[in-house]
Amino acid sequence: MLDYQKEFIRYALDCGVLKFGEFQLKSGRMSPYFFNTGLFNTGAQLDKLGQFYAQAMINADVNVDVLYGPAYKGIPLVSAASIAYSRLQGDIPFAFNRKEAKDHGEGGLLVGAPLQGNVWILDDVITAGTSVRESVDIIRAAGATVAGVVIALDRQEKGLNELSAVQEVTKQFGIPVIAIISLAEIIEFIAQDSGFTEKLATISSYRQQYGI
Ligand code: OMP
Repeated sequence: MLDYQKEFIRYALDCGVLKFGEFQLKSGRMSPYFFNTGLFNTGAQLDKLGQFYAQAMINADVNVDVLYGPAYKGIPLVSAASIAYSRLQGDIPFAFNRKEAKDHGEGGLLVGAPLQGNVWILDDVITAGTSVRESVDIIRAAGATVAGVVIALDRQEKGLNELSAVQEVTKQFGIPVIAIISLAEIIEFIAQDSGFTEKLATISSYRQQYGI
């Protein structure tokens, strides 16, 4: 695990973004942990979150022309990440979608920079990969290339077959998915702290059932 990944997990715990308990997921699965990026909800927290996204992209040496954030949660993510990326690496255009098309003014579904060249999707969490598929359709319909996806957390859960949802996205669209952290790092992190012994046991058994 890299230092910034460790720092990210500690920060997510401090901000209440990474929580332990019983949570029903979008997929219907009952999970012993939940990662809610919406709880990075102050200016300073969003600033720091953006830096983690930018760091993950720089580490992976991505070739990026435009960053795209799917509404709603992806909008602050893409804004924060592009600011952080501009400071660390160089200025970069960004765009996002509306949930409902606007029929007046400039109209349309997309806001921000035109989607062209290598577009990277910024999202929060991938469990089954539903929201990523919608973004791929939007970007391709605009005539741009989906170059990859950056997420905060890869839950490393089985999708429709024996692959994880992230592996399915990679296979189906031929694109890389970069995660700031995955479940493996969360497990490694909590395994080093005796205060998490009980949580480690429940998360490990959840991983046995749904993980890859
Ligand atoms: P998929 O679209 O099935 O990949 O599920 C990912 C979405 O589920 C995220 O965009 C969130 O809305 C939500 N989610 C989390 O935010 N954090 C989690 O730890 C788990 C989920 C989830 O419901 O699976």
